[in-house]
Amino acid sequence: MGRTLSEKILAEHTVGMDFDKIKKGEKFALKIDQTLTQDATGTMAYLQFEALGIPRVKTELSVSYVDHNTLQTDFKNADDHAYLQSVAAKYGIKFSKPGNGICHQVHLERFAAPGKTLLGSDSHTPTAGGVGSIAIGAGGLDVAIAMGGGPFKLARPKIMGIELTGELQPFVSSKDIILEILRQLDVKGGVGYILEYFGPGVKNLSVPERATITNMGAETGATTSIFPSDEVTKEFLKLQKREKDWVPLAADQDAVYDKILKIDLSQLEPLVAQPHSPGNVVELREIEGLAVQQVCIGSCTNSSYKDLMTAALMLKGKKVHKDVSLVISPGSRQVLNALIKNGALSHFIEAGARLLECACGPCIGMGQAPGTNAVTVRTYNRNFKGRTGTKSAQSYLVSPEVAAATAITGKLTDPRKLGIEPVKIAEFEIEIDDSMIIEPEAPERAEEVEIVRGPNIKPVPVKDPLPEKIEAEVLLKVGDNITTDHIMPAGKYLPLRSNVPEYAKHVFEPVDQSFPERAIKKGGGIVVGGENYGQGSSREHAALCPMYLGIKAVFAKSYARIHVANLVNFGIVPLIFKNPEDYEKVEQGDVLELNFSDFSNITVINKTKGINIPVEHNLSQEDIEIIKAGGKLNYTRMKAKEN
Ligand code: MIC
Ligand code: SF4
Repeated sequence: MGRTLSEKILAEHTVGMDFDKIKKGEKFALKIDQTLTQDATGTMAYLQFEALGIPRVKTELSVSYVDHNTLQTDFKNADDHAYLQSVAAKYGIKFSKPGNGICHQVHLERFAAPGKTLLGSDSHTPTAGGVGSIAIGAGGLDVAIAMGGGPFKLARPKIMGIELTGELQPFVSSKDIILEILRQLDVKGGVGYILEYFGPGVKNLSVPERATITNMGAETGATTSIFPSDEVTKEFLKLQKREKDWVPLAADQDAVYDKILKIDLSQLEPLVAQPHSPGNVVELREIEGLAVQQVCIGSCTNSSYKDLMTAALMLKGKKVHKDVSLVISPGSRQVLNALIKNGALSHFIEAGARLLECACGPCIGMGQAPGTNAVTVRTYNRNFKGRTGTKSAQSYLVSPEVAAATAITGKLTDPRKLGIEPVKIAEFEIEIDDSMIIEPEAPERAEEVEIVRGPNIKPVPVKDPLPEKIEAEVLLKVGDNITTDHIMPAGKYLPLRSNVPEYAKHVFEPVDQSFPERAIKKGGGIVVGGENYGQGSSREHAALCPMYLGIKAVFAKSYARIHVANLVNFGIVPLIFKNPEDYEKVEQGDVLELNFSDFSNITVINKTKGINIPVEHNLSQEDIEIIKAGGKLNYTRMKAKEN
């Protein structure tokens, strides 16, 4: 039986097991070739890497990017950058300076390669699947372990084949392809799968277009997404002066997929994800005409040269509507410089756009928060409530074409109705300039490098081993699809990422401001969630900070992949209701007694209601040991001592 492309790469990187004997859903170990971190998750990841006591990274390539916390309103972010730069120099990691661009965009341009495995402390790491990497998002601690040469443990995913046929119509773009997939799969239909693209339509998409799709595939809950590596990939790598990284890769002709989705590109229309979920997708025509106050173009989903050129040419000779603030945040310095050199940047400036630096910016609420009740239209990938920094704002996700058309008219607009001639964006001879990527010190000089630690950088807290029996109160009960943005808001609190005691004061703030205080008063407790608990960002702070507040266990109907792994890493027990209807039998304030003496039969008594709550879990034997040890840092140190 033939193999899918994903299975070929996974099999080649499987450690200590025969890949073919691993059952779907069973945990296995994957060798990691490359890692990436960004600053918002990176400081914790490197504090953990330091705690592991490994003198130099053992990967083929590790890169530390600074792209999230770039607004420097006091010393905190600048201190974090200095810490990250010194760690990178010491331990053998390349350091991409603030201003060089968003990690995923820069990694795609400069480092991602077909057939490689990449682990990144950011949920949009799958962007590199656009060139045929198996690129997976994970918590910072898992990335730290991979940097130390440890394999990454994951459940063997099923493979969903997505067959593309036909060609996109003018003004319909690759963003509409992934929005269509989200319309079909919603925010949890990809859980447990790799989304693998194939079919005759693939060759009609450039690498950056493919990367838009693999990037936002994260919103389906998928483990990752991948495209084959073909002549288009070769051309992209050639343009980046990296042709040597190219290898042709595709699924076998007789590959068998666990599920198949078919998409005819020629049938697609411009689509929009409405507030407050990337899965809430409708055709643009259904809500056309909605008045808009802000338009944002950029983010790791849509800031390629083609994306920005398309928007620039649509705006050429036009003006941004008087009631709209148009914000451009190019994804990389390479793209920004290309727009400067070919003059396209002036189309934006003449039209009245506001230019931000090459970073995440408004996508994670770092500036440009919209006004009260404002409608913001963004080429980004997430529109969770409050993520913009304004709770009452309504955020819509669209393609660059729809965004540019909307900026001109001031209302949600179908770009085909503006009477603009569609333009084919010709490739531009880009200039390769890696001078903002700082090479690490040579190993023999590494000892001399002093790690710079500002006063806001606090040690990683660790937890005590899990007792056999606990009695604790349900401190909070939430519904389905709770995101890590709900659990641990980012935006204005991002500068606290290196300081868990301070950051923990904001746990669950968007849901219940009294949560941290109540948790401390009660000496910790339990959280109850619904389906897909912890979707979205990979931020391990959504486990680490609750752990710091004494959260012992979470009960949910189901979990998002990265978050459940983070809960285990920080010693919080992720339990699943055996009968989903039992969710109704647990209320906030109930006191539960949990007995962990036998993990194959964890008993839970709701003492307030006098009933048993049957629970289960998907934990491997190693996960159980990690939880018992009080988390992965304790466990890894314990194992190192044993050997
Ligand atoms: C996001 O898009 O939510 C982030 C901010 O990039 C996160 C990482 C973080 O919280 O630092 C992600 O996607 O993992
Ligand atoms: Fe940055 Fe937004 Fe991409 Fe996250 S989704 S990496 S915040 S641009």
